Amino acid sequence: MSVLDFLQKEILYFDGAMGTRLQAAGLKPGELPEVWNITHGDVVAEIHASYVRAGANILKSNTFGANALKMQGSGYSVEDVVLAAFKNARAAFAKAPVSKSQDKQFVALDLGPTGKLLAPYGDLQFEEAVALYAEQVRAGVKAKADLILVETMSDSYEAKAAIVAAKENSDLPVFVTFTFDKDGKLLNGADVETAVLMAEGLGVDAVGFNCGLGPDLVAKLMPRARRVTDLPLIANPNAGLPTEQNGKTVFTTGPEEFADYMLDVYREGASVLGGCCGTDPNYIHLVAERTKSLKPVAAKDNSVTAVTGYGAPVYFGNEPILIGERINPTGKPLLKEALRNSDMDYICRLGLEQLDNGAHILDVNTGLPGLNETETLCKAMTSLQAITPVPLEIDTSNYEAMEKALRLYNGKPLLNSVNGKQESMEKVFPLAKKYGAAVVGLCLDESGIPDTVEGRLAIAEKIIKTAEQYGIKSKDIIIDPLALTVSTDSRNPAIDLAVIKALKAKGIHTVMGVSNISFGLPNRDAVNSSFFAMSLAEGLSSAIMNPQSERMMEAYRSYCALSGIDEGCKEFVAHYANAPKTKATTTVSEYTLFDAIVKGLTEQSGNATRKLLEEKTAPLDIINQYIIPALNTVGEGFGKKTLFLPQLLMAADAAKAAFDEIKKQMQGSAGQSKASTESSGENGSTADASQGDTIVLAVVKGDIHDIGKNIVKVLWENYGYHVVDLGKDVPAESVVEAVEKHQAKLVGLTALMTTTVAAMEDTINALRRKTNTKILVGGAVMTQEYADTIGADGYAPDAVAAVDYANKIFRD
Ligand code: B1M
Repeated sequence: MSVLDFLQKEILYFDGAMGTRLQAAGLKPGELPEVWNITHGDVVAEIHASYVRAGANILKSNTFGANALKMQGSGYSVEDVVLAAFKNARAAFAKAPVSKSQDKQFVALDLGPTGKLLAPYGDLQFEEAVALYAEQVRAGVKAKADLILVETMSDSYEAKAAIVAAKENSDLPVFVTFTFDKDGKLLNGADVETAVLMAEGLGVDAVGFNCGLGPDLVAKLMPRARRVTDLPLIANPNAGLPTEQNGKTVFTTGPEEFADYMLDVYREGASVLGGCCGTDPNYIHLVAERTKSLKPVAAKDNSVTAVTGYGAPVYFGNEPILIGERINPTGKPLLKEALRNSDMDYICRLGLEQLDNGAHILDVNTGLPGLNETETLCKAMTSLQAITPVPLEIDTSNYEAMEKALRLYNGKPLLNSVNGKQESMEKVFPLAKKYGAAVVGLCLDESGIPDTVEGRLAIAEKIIKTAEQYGIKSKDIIIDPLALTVSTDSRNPAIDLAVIKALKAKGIHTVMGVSNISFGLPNRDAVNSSFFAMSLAEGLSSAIMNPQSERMMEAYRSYCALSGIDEGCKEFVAHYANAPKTKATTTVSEYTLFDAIVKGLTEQSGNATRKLLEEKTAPLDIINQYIIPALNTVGEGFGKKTLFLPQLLMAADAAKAAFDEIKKQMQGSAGQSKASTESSGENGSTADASQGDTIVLAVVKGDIHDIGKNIVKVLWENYGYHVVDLGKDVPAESVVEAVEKHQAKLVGLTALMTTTVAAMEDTINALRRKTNTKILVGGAVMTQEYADTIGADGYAPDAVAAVDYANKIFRD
C-alpha cells in the first residue's frame, strides 16, 4: 500500500533527528553524515530501528545532503550513498520488532538544501539545482523509495527546484517541509501562506514545517498553513530552540513537553507528526502514545484564490486587485526600445513605479516581433523578481515562453491566459497544472467573442470544466469577460457588467483589461475610470489597468471607501489629505542614488553616481551622504523584517555599482594614485615587499560584508599605499601568512557582525604570536572600547580615519 492510502485517514509518524544522533555516535565535525551510510551502516540502521521501535512509520533516509555538490571529493557517488541509505533504513524495519501493522512502513528519500543560494541572489542557477535534485531522485527511485521528502527548505525557490525534480523524475508521493523563523518567514522572505500555496500548486501531497522552531511555535504557525490549503499537514519540529551551554548545543524542550505541544500541533491540523534536531526515540514514542487513538482533524472546505511572488500572497475576493498593465510594448516605443536593448533596468523601473502607485500585481508582456520572446520574458521576469516580492502576471500566448517563464517563476504565478479554444486549453492547462498557476480565462473560442451574456458565460463554464479535467480547481481560474469598445456597440459595457455579476454570484473571480472599453474615444481616462467603478460595483475582482492614471486610482480608492472595504475611509483620507497629485504617466522616473540602492536598481545606481560625479560631488560625500545612508536604511528594514535577504543582496549589488563608478573616477584622477598598477586583486598576493608602504587588508573569517573594506582599500590606494587585499571570510592563518610574506607594517581588519568579532580577536591573537605588525580594526560593530579589549592597536570609525591612521604609522 502507498503512504497516500493512509494520509488524512490516520496519523502517520515520522522519525526524529539523525544528525545529532550520529554526532553522539562519534561523527566528527566536517565529516559527511551521509557517508556513514556506507562506512557505519550498522550505526545508521540502529538509529533508524530505534525510531521504528518508538512508533515511527516513515523513516527519513540519511540522504539530507547527498547531492553531487556535497558528495564531491567524498569518494562516493550520490547513487552509492542513496542505495546504502535505503539498505540501512529497510534493515531497520526488518530488525525492529514492530507491533504496528506491517503495511505502514515507509522510507522517504530525504532531500535537504543544496547548500548554495540560487540565482539571482547566489550563483546556483535554477536548472542546476533541479539537476542536482534530479540525480538524487533517480537514485531514490532505484532504491525503491516510498515517497520523497523535501525538507528544511528556507528558500521557497530551492524547494520549487526540488519539487520539480521529484515530479519530473518519479511518480512517487512528494512531501515538503519548510523551516520558518518565529514570525513565519523563510530566509528569502516568503511567508507561510506563500510557501504553502506554491508547494500546493506544484502538486505536493503533503506540506508542513520542520527544524528551526520548537513544537509550540509550529502550533502557532499551523493555522496559517491550514488557511490556504486542505492538503495533509506535516510537523517535524526541533526539540525547542537550540542554545549553547558550555560549548555544547542544547535543545530546550524535553520529551514530555514536546509531546504536549504536539497535541496542540495535531489540533491545529497536522496529521503527519515527527521530530527534527534534538529529538530522539523518547520524543517520538511519547508523541505516538498521546495521539495513537486520534484521527486527523478534517480540513475545512478551502477555496482561497491567491497568487504569490516570493513574498506574501495577493488574495482574490477580499478587495479589488490592481494589476499594473504598463509592462506591455503595445504602443510604447520606449519600452520596445528597452526590450530590444535588453534594458532590464528600464523594465524594473516601470514595475516599481506601478507598485509605488498602488498596483498589487504586475503584468509582464514582452512579445515583440523579431525578438526571442522566451528569452526576453524570462529575463524581464527574473529581473523583476530580483527587486520585488510581489506576484507577476505572466502574459504571453507563446507556449514556449509560457512554459519557461512558469518554470523559472518564484512563487505561485498568475498566467494570462487561456481561452475557450480547444487548442489553447490543450496547451495551457497542462502547463498551468504542472507549475501550479492560477489562469486567466478569456471568454472567446473558435467562434470568436460572443455578443451575448449567455454566450460568454457558456465559454467561462467550458473553460472551468475543462480545467477541472486537468486537475485544476475552479478557484484557480479567473475569468476575463473581455471589454470591447463602447464606441462600436453600446451594448458592450452592459454585457461585461452582467457577466461579472453572474460570475460573482457563482463565486468565480474575474479580471478585466478595463481600458479597452474606450478605444476610439477622446478623454479615454474619463470613460475608463467610470467603467472601472461600474465594474467594481458589480463585483469585478481584479483589473488590468494603469495605476499611474490618477482617475483610475481615484475610482479605485473612492470605490473602496464607498463600499466599506476602506473602513472609516482611513486609506482614502491618508492618501488624499494634503497629498500631491499622482504623477503623469508616460515617462519612467530616474531614481536618486539613495533610492536606486534602496530599491536594488544596479544600473540606475551607476547612472546616478556618474551624474553626481559629473556635478563635482566629492567621492567621499557620495559615499557618506548617499551610499552609507541607503545601506543603513536597507539594513534597518532587514533588522525589522520589512525587507529580506533578496533585497539586501540587490541593494548591495546596487551599492557596488555606485562604488565601481567612484573607484573608476578616483583611480583615473591624474597623479593621485599609483593604486591601479600596483594593487593586487581580491585574495591576490602578487605584490612584492619592495613596494614599501604595504598594508594587508581583510574581512575576518565568517564575515562576507566587504563594502566598507573596499572603501578603505580605495582610499588607502589613493593615498599611495600598496594594499594586499585578501578579500572576505579570511582565516587568521591567511592573514598571518600574507603579513609575513609582504613584511607589512600594517594590517587592516574588518568585521560587521556581532558573531564575527570573535574571529577578529582570534586573528589579532594569531598575528601577535608571529608578527610585530600594527593592527587597525574597523566595521560597523567595532568601537574604540572593543578594539582596546581585543588588543588592536587602532580603531577607525570610517575610511578617512583609516587613512589618518596609516599616515601616522608610515609617514609621521
Ligand atoms: Co548583512 N548584516 N548579512 N549583508 N548587512 C548587516 C551587517 C546587519 C547589521 C543587518 C541587520 O540585521 N540589521 C546584520 C548583522 C547583525 C549582527 O551583527 N548580528 C547582517 C546579517 C545578519 C547578515 C546575514 C547573516 C543575513 C543572512 O544571511 N541571514 C548575512 C551574513 C553573511 C556573512 O557575513 N556570513 C548577510 C549578508 C549580507 C549581504 C551579502 C546581502 C550584504 C553584503 C554584501 C557585501 O558586503 N558585499 C549585506 C549588507 C549590505 C548589509 C548591510 C545592510 C550594510 C553593510 C554595509 O555594507 N554597510 C548591514 C546593515 C548596516 O550596516 N546598516 C548588514 C556600508 C559600509 C560602507 O559600512 O562596512 O561599516 P561598513 O564600513 C564603514 C565603516 O565601518 C568603516 O569604514 C566604512 C566606510 O565609512 N570601516 C572600516 C569598515 N571596515 C573598516 C576597516 C578599517 C577602518 C574602517 O580599517 C581596517
